[in-house]
Amino acid sequence: MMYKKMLIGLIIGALLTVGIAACTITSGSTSTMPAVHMGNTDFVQHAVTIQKGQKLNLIDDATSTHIITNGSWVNGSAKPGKEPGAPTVNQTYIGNDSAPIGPFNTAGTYQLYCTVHQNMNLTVTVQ
Ligand SMILES: [Cu+2]
Repeated sequence: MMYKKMLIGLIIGALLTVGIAACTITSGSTSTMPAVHMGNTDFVQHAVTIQKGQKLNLIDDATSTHIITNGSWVNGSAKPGKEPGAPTVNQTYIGNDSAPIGPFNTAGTYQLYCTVHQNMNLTVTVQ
């Protein structure tokens, strides 16, 4: 009887420890990372401002594939190109997934685009 109570206490203690650890990890990684969502054929917003040193989480809410890399669409033509200080971005999203890009360690304005969807541009301003 006594042994059983101790065992239950240990299990509850272990669960609490895991719970607290999980909360700490979650608040540490998501509260500081800005995010931009992607729909079927475009970014939900076309510009975002972040702080130097931050990563940017790109979230694909649709079932579309997006391939995000450095550059932009200009008048319907894809123009690959990486500004000085830009992190190299080459990230594929398969739909209903997300992945961070960066970190952006240098202040400036950077262009990103999706190689799959015409005119799918994102401007990242780092300050
Ligand atoms: Cu796309």
